[in-house]
Amino acid sequence: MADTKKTKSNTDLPEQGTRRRFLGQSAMLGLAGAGLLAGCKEEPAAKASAPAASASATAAAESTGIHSIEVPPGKLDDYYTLSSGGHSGEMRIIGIPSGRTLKRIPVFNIDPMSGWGITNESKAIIGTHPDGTLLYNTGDTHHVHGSYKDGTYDGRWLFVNDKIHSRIARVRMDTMECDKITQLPNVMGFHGIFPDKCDPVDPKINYTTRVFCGAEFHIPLPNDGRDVNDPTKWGCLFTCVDAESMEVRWQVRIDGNCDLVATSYDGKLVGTNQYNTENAADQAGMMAAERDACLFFNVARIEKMVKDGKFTTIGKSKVPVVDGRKAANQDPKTSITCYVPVGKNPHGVNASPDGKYFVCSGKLSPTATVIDLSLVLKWFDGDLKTERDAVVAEPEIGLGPLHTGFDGKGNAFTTLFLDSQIVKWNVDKAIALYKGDKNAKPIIDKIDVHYQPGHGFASMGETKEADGKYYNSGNKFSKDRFLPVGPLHVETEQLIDITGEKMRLLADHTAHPEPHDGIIVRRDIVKTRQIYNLDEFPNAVKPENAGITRKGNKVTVRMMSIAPAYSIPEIKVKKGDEVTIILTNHDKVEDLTHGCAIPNYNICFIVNPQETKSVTFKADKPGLFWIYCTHFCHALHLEMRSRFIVEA
Ligand code: K7E
Ligand code: CUA
Ligand code: CA
Repeated sequence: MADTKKTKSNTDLPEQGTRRRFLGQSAMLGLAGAGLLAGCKEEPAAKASAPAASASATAAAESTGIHSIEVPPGKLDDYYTLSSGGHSGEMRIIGIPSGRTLKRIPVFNIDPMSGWGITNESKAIIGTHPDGTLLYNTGDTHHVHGSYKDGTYDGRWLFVNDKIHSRIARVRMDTMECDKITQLPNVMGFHGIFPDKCDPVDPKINYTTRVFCGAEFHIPLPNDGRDVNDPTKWGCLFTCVDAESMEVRWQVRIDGNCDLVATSYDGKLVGTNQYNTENAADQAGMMAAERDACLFFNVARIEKMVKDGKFTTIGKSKVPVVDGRKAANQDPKTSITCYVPVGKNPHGVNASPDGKYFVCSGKLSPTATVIDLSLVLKWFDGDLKTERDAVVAEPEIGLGPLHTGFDGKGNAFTTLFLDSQIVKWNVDKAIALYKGDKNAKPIIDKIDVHYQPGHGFASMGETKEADGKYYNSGNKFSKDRFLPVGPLHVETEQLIDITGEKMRLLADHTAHPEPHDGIIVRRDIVKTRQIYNLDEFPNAVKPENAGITRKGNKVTVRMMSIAPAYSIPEIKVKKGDEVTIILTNHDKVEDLTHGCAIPNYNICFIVNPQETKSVTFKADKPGLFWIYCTHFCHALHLEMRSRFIVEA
């Protein structure tokens, strides 16, 4: 707190103080009857392959703190932040420390720039009704996580949730494009998501093969109109998806709900924080119990049950569902679930980089609960008296704790939504205090953020390579931090230097509403391709198959683009024809993308070097329509056109 204020002019202080108090109070009032929050992303510092031309902006950081976050023209950032985009339905890539937005990846939304949701290929991934229209064109992404190998990111995939329609999407990190979307059956409010880091049984499989998904909302099972007025029959499921095939492997019926999800480094445990252990159908009911839980799943036991056929299915879904409710799991030695009591209505569960602990934040309790994973395993062996005995610390850290990041040096950094602060606390000292050492003082520092942080996350902080350089506070309110732009404010991602004992605010970066969570990945891990391979696309257009063909009223146009022209100058069809245009970009030059827009037909998409995309539509409007290139590609970009003639 003192730290940031020192950096402000004196005249800012009184106003700032007043505003902070106001925000704290209004958030508190909201809490009395409601929910809250969200988070964000960004940051970094480097290791590995920094090209000489882009010497680290933070090279001086090690001993004396990060002094400059400036990344001058021509230099590159040290980290990628891969973040969610909330109800924009997209994902984003941001360079850190500069805060420059590098890419927006359409996932559950539609994107006219790239043609996502417009081209046949993207529609096939998103899913369509029988008439070819999209199943959904909205989505709500909260949590982005990368695939792992050996406890750190392998640069292969990103996984992200859609809370609105309970879908999971996968993004290839080599192209940074979505390649799969899977609907989770019989769940609603799919929120937390986390890939596993190892197989629970075979340690040789030390990479991601599963992705776990937590569902928040209780619904009738199946949700087909039955039991809609009887909440006692509603339930929540925890879901496991195969990372490779993206098929749903299994689900667990649970008591209470799921929220966020974390996985252990040894692959044996996955946990979710539960704020509705009450199984309530209204807000007051969800806040009734003094304690809720962090629910652990024994992955190996669940998969053994599935293998042994000890499961049911729900409704039309064929996915095996095993029973993880308490009544069916009375003996720890055979139980597949362990409900560890934690503070009231927790939010957030994060794994420490040393692999030992999960930290659950209190939200309605001013505490963080530290759970020792070895003790949870001991409970599953029948050697721990109660589930609660797996708790090894519960420090009071401030008001409205939500999400925790780690520096890899034993310190945790938790967002305090109500206090509008980040608190830095030491895990070992918290454990010592809990054990009775009255001299142990876990809290090391607090810093103001502006305002009301949701997620906070550290550079490489969710891996064994946590490097303790940057921390991103994803703030839910920006108020006066940027020029006003009307009633909707931009969100703030504040970048904090966590190299030293005290935290230091480095920058305010803007974010279009509304990122929640993100990961900060060293740039040497991300290996992208710049040019596609023509033969990756089964429908690629080559000179030998280019041209126009007709079958009945179905017209197929196979066209190529080479700057600055399309290969077919005129396309003639009849009103009522169903037209498919397949376009392959034959340019091989990096960064040479072409577009394809058709006026009055609502068609717009791009083709990157050596890429093929297609669109299908009904030629229902007679006339002349100039197909034109939307993406600046050449001095003759404006002349890059083709006549699309629809004869009446
Ligand atoms: Cu706290 Cu959806 Cu991760 Cu938002 S959730 S902050
Ligand atoms: Cu091709 Cu612009
Ligand atoms: Ca509760």
